[in-house]
Amino acid sequence: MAPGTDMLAVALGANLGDPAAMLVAVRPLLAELLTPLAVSSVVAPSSRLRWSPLFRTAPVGGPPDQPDYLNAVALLEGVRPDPDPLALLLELQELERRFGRERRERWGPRLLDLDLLWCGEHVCRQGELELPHPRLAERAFVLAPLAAIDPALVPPLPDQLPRCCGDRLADLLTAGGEPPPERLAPRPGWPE
Ligand code: A4P
Ligand code: MG
Repeated sequence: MAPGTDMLAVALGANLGDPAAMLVAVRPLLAELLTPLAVSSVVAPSSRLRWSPLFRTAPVGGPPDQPDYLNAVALLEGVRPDPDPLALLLELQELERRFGRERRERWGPRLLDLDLLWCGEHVCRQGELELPHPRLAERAFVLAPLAAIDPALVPPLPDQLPRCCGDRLADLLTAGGEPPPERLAPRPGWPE
């Protein structure tokens, strides 16, 4: 199993406006933000960034009757040993703002949500930044995109037994908490 300790992962979500257009528009800007965080080596930093397919997912929590989400994950391999996760979170929030995100209610509908899932082996339990993301292993809308990149990927969750995304996702779906995320076909601006 591939351990995620030299990786970072960002979850993308949107369920207002035109979520597909939103995620396609933010993708190159997110790539610009993330690729400098990879070590330079013979491998070009841009080839260290992997994108999941888009998934259509049923809303989890929040107000009733909110629209379905589109979700995806960006995974950067070969992360520098010294990334500053708080600085990255602030840049992600700045991107959300540039794309019109307003914070109203927890788990409420949103134009764009960018969550830092993990950042190398950083562990942080402050309100403004929790790493690894505390709900990452409970959510099919996060695990399905991760497993589509690599089902053998093991998210670095220090307080849990190491388990790969594919197994975690299978367990969640068997337990029946969330309907299975629907994998969407590639489209212009979102190749696989
Ligand atoms: N924050 C702390 N740690 C992090 C982190 N690792 N990454 C703080 C990003 N933000 C982090 O976030 C609230 C606060 O969390 C921020 O001030 C930040 O400093 P928010 O984006 O304003 O609110 P939120 O996303 O509603 O809250 P939260 O707790 O991050 O929500 P979740 O758990 O991420 O769930 N259903 C589907 N199908 N698809 C989704 O994408 N997303 C959510 C949000 C609920 N249901 C969903 C989806
Ligand atoms: Mg968020």
